[in-house]
Amino acid sequence: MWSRRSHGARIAVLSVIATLIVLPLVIWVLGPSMPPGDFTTAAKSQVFDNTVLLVVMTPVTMFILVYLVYALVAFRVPRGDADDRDGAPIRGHMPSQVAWLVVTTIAVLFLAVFGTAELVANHGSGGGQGPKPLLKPSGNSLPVQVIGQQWQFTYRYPTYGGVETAQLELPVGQEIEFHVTSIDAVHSFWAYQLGVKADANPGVDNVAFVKPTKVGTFQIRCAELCGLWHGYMFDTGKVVTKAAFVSWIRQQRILLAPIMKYLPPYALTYSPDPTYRAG
Ligand SMILES: [Cu+2]
Repeated sequence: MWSRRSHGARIAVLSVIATLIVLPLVIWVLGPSMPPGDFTTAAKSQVFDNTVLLVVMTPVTMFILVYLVYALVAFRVPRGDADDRDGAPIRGHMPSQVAWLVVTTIAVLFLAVFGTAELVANHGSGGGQGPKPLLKPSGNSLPVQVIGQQWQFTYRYPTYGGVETAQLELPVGQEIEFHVTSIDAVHSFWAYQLGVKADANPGVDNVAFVKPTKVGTFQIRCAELCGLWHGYMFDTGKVVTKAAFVSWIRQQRILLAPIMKYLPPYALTYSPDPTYRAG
């Protein structure tokens, strides 16, 4: 029989070989197909982050799989072993304890530092930062308010007269500053391909930054169970050229001008009359 030491060495060598085979597939095949795609700077950085997580997981996963297969083959009870003896205990086995502590400590500390650095570098990575965002992109950003309500999202553009639209359109190549809020229950504004997910709380102005880099459509969903028709709260948004955006918003302002007088003035949060919804 092999000694315990040679079992350890074999498992280590097989794990390294398996990792070297799988790692390129993870980085160049699986990684680029990770969600949420390459529609915005935030989405791209999330794909990168997901790939890094996979890379960190790969050696651990390969070790577990190699160990499983190795144990099935090498530690099998010999046929006719009437005693049904247990394996030798490894309590107090210093090398495996040290390896366990070192590997998990390095992985956790690396991910903590990496995650923080990514969050800072990508201005919050498309997540809501609350009313006073610490991580702001440089240059001008276009403010777009997202208002969650049972059961749809509407959008206000304060730089275009505070017009409130039922569709979301964004100009490509422009840094967007979403101001996400709600006028009733807690919702969550999830624009999947934009890489944006921000809670919509009544009375809170939740700011999230994103810069669309491609023209096209994206899915919007409410990601917080918000009542009976929560599942109905989906929508398709559009990223368009700057010229198309300017003409669209001009049209919206003309179209919606007659109802502007019924809207409250643009504000970061709204407090509707409670009796209005209570009936
Ligand atoms: Cu909702």
